[in-house]
Amino acid sequence: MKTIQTNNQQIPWQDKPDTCTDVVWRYTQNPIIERDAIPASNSIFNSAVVPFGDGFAGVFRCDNKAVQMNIYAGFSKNGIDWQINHEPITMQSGNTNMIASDYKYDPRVTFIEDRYWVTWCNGYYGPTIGIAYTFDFEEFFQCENAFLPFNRNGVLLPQKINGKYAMLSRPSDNGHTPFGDIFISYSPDMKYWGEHRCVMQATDFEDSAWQCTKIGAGSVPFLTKEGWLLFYHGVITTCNGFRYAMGAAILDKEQPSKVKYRTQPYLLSPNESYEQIGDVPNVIFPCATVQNIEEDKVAIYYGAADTVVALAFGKISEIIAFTKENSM
Ligand code: BMA
Repeated sequence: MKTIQTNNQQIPWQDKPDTCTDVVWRYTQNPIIERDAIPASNSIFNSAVVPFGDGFAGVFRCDNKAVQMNIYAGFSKNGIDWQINHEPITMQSGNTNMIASDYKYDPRVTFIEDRYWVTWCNGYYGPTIGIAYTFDFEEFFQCENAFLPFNRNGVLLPQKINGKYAMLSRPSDNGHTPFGDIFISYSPDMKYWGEHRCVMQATDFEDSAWQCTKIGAGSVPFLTKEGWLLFYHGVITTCNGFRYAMGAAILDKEQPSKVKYRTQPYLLSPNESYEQIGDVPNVIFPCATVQNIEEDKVAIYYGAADTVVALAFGKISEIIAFTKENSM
């Protein structure tokens, strides 16, 4: 089955509470996916969701009770209540027979032209960016890794730029990486990647401390009047370790290596108990959005405390206005 992804569809939504003065607000029934949503899971978080058929499909990071990281397909009618497969995705050969993988985590899903592309952090002598495609979320075809190890947070743009596929990523190390900037790379064929350019860097502590240790692309960017709207994570190193919050950036439509605006304040930081308490405390990790451009609405999916999946909402025009007014 081939399905075309449309922009103007029903998405999960809840109006902003009267008491909320922020530009992005949380779903009151968070988390939407509990850590034990499938029998095998220790935790389900940092997962990707897209419109599919008359509902939604997704690729979910489930760590099992041996704490092995893998990705699982799932389906939903409303984008909130999910049926996640009990077995991980098995890959067939795509544009290569080299589909080795020690582990898979932090997936993103991008619809481009005629199929859904999955990118994830693939274990191949350390973390790098794995790529696969699917038409139906039943069969998946794994392609060549995009980059040399070590790399994380590979996020494809949903349209080609000047005839080439474009991917954001975050070169890293083999550990918990105390640094990190967002780069963009291009490919004519989803196999060979080059023309690597720096998009944006972690900030100076004095300028915007929540994003001063490292940053990484989060959700698949979508096109607005101002350019590509990207939700990303920023990290600060505190005396108790890393703390992950979410910001927004607007990238130039034709030249997405150019950042037009970027939030100095965060949009969402770990304030709720399910964001502060879990296997890794104080993590908000956006991986996907679904949006209705006509109705000016976006729903943001994020992993919370490396344990559960949660949902937040915003008006696209208000997020753009906030990002422009509070840009650095
Ligand atoms: C990163 C990845 C993410 C995780 C984050 C916070 O390095 O492992 O999956 O959410 O750390 O622990």
